[in-house]
Amino acid sequence: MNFEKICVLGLGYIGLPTASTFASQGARVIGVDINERVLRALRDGEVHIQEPGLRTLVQAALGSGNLAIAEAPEPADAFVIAVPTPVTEDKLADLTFVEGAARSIVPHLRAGNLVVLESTCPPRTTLGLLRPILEQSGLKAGPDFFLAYSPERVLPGHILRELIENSRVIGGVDQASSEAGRDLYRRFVRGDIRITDATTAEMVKLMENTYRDVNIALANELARLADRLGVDIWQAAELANLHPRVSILSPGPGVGGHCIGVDPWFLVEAAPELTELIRGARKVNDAQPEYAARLIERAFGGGVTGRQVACLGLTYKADVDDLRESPAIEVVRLLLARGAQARTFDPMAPGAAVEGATRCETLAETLRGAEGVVLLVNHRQLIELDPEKVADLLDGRVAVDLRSGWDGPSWRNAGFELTVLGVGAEAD
Ligand code: SAJ
Repeated sequence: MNFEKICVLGLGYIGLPTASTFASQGARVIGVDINERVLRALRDGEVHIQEPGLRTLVQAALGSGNLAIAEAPEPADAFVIAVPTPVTEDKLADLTFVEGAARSIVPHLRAGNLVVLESTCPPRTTLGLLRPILEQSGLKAGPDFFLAYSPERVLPGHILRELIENSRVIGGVDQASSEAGRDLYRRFVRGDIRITDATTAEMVKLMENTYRDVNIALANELARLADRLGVDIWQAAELANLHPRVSILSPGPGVGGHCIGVDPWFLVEAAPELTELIRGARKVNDAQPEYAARLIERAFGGGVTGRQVACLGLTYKADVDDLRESPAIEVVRLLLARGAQARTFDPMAPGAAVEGATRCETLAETLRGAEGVVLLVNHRQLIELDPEKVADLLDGRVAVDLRSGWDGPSWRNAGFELTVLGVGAEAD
């Protein structure tokens, strides 16, 4: 099947790269967004998302005329929905954007069209929510139009490459829909394309991110134990991982980003009585910033009230500029709540600020005169810091490493009292 004209709804982290990649492969693409700011930026040739290579790709797509930007959908051969699905305060999926996008497609839906949902959703959203809305057009999913769910699986920072190279799962409401979905993504996907049903495809995505969340929670819990027992979790994990079927992940200040800490809730919502482990893992990871803050207090001899603390890194993980749900920010907030005088610096997100903390422009400004320094995010630039130079600027000698990014012996040689998350004091 040939889908020449594609309408992509939602021009965020997934929708914009997907729309531009389709356009770069020769499809005629209409990129739709309801956010004025996004539309204005794109129409001016600007890109509102930081992602390596994206700006060039979008500008080329716009320049070629293959990508047009619009505030509402128009008739097309295929519609791809890539809108956000946040969780509410009560940890329930907020599907307002999916519903809105689906409704906006209804007037344009024609027999033979394909609709694909990419947004991460609770199981059965495609069948239970999307299908009835689209069928308000008078057409039936399956006999009249194709309908499928296909999760995105790309890693922020590597989106453009992974979009093309990763394998993809497509779950149709029937076999013909799955095959239509496969034909659409074949335009650019070089990885394997595997076909299944819609609800399985939804589950697959949630299982992937839940697997990750539960395993990070295990690493965090083991780090707390190691701390208590005088063991070095980093060394212990490395040794355990020599086992061919074991792969313990890295502990840290918690889980951030817009996926891993959110998606497991969609499974809990589907059956709270069956998901004790998943909920428990969420609890462990959500409590990790608090654990990190207590570790920092301990490093400062029992309290941080009135102490000058240099906080390095604010993003949700290393080498990205993304601040969404960042545990590093949460740790800074907890230190402020305990009366610390926090200064922050993030080389990847220089504009990032935490209310109540002093945002610094340079590393030197952050360190000068502080009593202690905390590594919150293992950005390459931060782990390569020379402890001798840090010692020259810092007043105190407290150093806390929440990521095991620093070389212990060189920091101790430079005179620091180094505390590392997951390394029991007795192991020093
Ligand atoms: N983290 C740890 N320890 C680890 C690994 C990660 O504490 O060993 C923390 C990170 O610091 C970060 C959070 O977990 O705060 C999540 O980071 P991540 O790199 O695991 O995941 P994301 O959110 O950047 O991207 C993920 C990817 N999923 C998987 O790796 C299974 C990506 O493939 C998905 O497409 C994306 O979520 C998504 O959209 O769901």
